[in-house]
Order: sequence, then C-alpha cells, then structure tokens
Amino acid sequence: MGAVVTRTAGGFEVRIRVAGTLPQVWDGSNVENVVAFFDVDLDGRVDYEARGHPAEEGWSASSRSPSGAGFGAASGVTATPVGDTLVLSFPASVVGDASSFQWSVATEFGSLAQVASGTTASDFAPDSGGVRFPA
Ligand SMILES: [Ca+2]
Repeated sequence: MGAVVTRTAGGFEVRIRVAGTLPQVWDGSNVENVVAFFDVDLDGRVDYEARGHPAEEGWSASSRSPSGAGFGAASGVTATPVGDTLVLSFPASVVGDASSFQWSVATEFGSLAQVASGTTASDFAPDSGGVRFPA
C-alpha cells in the first residue's frame, strides 16, 4: 500500500494505492474501509479521518472529526476508485482547515463486528510516526 497527499484548489486529495484492484461495489458481507488519518496538532493522536468504503451502488465516504462523524455527501469526502488506487478528495474543512499535519493511511477488511471493535480501531490507528505534510 502506498499513498500520497496533495493540496488541491479546494482542499486535499489523498491517493491510496492497494495491492490488486479495488472492488467497485460492496461484496454484501465484509466491511472494507480505506482510511486516511490526520493529526493536525502533532500530538500523536488522530484528530480527523477521511474514509472510503464500497457500498451497494459504488464507493461512499465518511469523515470523523473531534465534533462528530459525517456520512455520504455530508462527510465532505468523495471516494473514487481508479484501478488499484482510491482517490479521497475533500475540502480543508474536513481536516479542521489545517494546512499542515502528520498523516497515515490504513485499510480495514472484515465483518462489521471485527471492524467495529475497539481493539481493531486501536490496532489500525497510527500511534505515532505519521508522515508530515508538507514534507
Ligand atoms: Ca492530534
């Protein structure tokens, strides 16, 4: 898995490349999340998340901030699969209007019970060592 963050006119774009081809739709059972994590105050704790996940009619997105979560269009995030790369695009408001941060990405795949467990979240969230943006 490899990823790159770029600044866009309206915010940011995160391109996350995975091994193999991304599914176009939900497989009907497993949850798949492709997630970008942002630590905007550099304290080692994730403050914002942008997520993409395959749904019945293509990829959907969600976001999480200290004040709550947004789903679908309300998340501000769009998730577009392009072959082996998922493109997450979103306005700067999704990362609290930050212009610099440390970031990382992860994927989750499994049953809802597995993905929703507290241990899964702590296992997959980066504890430290995110990549700085701008570099
Ligand atoms: Ca933080």
